[in-house]
Amino acid sequence: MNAVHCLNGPNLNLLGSREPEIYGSQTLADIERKLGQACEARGVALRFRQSNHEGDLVDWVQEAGLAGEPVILNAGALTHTSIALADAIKGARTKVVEVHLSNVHARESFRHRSFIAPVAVGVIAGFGARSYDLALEALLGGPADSER
Ligand code: CA2
Repeated sequence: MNAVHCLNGPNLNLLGSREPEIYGSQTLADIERKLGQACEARGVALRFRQSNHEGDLVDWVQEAGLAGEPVILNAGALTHTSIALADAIKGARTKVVEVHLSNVHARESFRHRSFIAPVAVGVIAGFGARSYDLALEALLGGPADSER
């Protein structure tokens, strides 16, 4: 494996600008920086991307699948709606961990359903930006020696 892909869906580019009580105050660039350091400590590259468009996420899941590289996926609201994304994950020959900043199960009922969860290897939700670090740990094992 050469890289870990971290894919982020609609509106996650707005992180840090509004609703800090739900999503925390870190920006997506902050999350990328921290995850990049954790990847570097483990000797893997990070391919970190965000799009507001469902098709981009489908393309990127397919790309990771073709490369056999694991995916940390925060699909945003597409989590609750996208059969296209679920089909892409099902067809991809790689592991996908679903992540959320917020605890979606403690929020509105429409956020309780995930089309991604049944085709993901696991789900991490509710730990803010740390959800991403926990997903990396789930995919690659415990923190690198330099992070302890
Ligand atoms: O908790 C998460 O990570 C979510 O994936 C975030 C999505 C939401 O639709 C999911 O149910 C749970 C929303 C991301 C929108 O983020 C914003 C951040 C700041 C201001 C506005 C939107």
